[in-house]
Amino acid sequence: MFDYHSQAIEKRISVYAQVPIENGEPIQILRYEKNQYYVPHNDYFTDTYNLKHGGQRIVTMLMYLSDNVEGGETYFPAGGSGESSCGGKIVKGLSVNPIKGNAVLFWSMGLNGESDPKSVHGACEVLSGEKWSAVKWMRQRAFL
Ligand code: PD2
Ligand code: ZN
Repeated sequence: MFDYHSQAIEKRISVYAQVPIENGEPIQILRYEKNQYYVPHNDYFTDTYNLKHGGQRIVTMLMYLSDNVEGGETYFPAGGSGESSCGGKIVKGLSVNPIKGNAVLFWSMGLNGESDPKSVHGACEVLSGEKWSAVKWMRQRAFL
């Protein structure tokens, strides 16, 4: 089903992000079981190898494919001054609940073209259920 709709999804991401469709990397699917998480990181590259093909990653669209997950939030430690819940713990920053059909878009780079360390983010521990997400990265140039 995901495959059948993928053209429409890619078009929608491109329009929403205002980045040409051909700048997109292929969508990747992630699956987390109970107790799994993704340590905070930035999506932009720091190596020259990846930069040669398509340039830097400028924006990420993260789409949640599963419901009934406890924990599994996408967590932005530098996102504001409030507190939020991350895998059952209270943490500083912003977290987004993985609700099926929802998506979060964030930029890894400012309008000045410089990588933004404040885009750091991770996936909080899954406490129960199984989390599936789909991720689309958009580059500075066509990704061929
Ligand atoms: O699945 C997520 O919530 C997640 C969080 C942070 C995915 C990624 N990063 C990623 O694929 O870069
Ligand atoms: Zn990431």
